[in-house]
Amino acid sequence: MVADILNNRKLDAMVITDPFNMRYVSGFRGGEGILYISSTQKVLITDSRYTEQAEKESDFTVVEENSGHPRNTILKECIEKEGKAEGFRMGYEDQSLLCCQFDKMKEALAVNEWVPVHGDVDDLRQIKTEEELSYLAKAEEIGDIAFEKILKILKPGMTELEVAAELEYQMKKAGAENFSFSTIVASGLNSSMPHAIPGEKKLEEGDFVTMDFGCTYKGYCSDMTRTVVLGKASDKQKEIYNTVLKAQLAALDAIKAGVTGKSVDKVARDIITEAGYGDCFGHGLGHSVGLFIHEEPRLSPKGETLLEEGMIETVEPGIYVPGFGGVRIEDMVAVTKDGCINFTHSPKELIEIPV
Ligand SMILES: [Mn+2]
Repeated sequence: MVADILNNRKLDAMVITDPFNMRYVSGFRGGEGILYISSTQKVLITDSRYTEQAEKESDFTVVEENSGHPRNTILKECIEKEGKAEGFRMGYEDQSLLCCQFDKMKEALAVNEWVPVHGDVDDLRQIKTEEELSYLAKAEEIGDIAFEKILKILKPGMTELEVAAELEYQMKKAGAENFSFSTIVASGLNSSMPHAIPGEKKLEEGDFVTMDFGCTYKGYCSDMTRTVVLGKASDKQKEIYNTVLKAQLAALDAIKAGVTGKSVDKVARDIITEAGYGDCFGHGLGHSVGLFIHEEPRLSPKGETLLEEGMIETVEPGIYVPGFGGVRIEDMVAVTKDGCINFTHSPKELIEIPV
């Protein structure tokens, strides 16, 4: 609750500027504007493109900002209504408020103390409600549908961009509102770059093809990765693939409420290191997902946070060998008391696409 943040940080009011936090707190999906919240006022300031939408989506008092009644004048009026002559403490989101906006607010508003709230509002989003979990599961299901379709379409000669376009088309056809991030398709030597940008490269027989994609459903993101081989896999491809798979399955087994993110990361990392590929797994094992694609807490060597029931995590170990190629396998799961519920149902045994 935002009220807890106001209390804990002894704030008279706070402004929320992160678009995902705005949505989470107010219901407004437009992403443009600012929220002002105190114990007596809940105000959503946005411009005429969004005022009608904001009134429909949010129970906040919507105030239109325009050149005659600019944002900082409206905020000034909100502060005046609090009737506090001095010592006004205002919280702000230092992780999202632009410096240029902050400078103008500091100049315009009678605030005595500006208090950065860091990730306090983001933290409210860590534990998902049943409703949020159902949207996340649905978004991931759409990814599964797109993957099933792409397996029938993949063939040598297609460019990475065409594969990405097909995945996105299939997700939209299956009900996706949007994409969680730019779809990654990396084939052959490109697959050793974890976040390669799909390009004009044509798929060739013998390529690893890594596809990392996701969509949004009712604002909630999905995220999954599968790597397949076009044609028959070589022994080395099988060795790398099966090492990543072993690490991924072991990490999935290790997830449950009460363990740290770093302990889960270690399970996967140890397996990859023992196989001799420790230097080829540079990124963390996973991240949380919600309205935004990369949320806290993370599964990484630095992940001190204890996992809790209702948190979402991706589990995505990888091995990337420059000059050879790479593999990543990623599922998205919900943490439970004794384990996790895997929202990703696509097969994970190495798939060799007939050519
Ligand atoms: Mn991911």
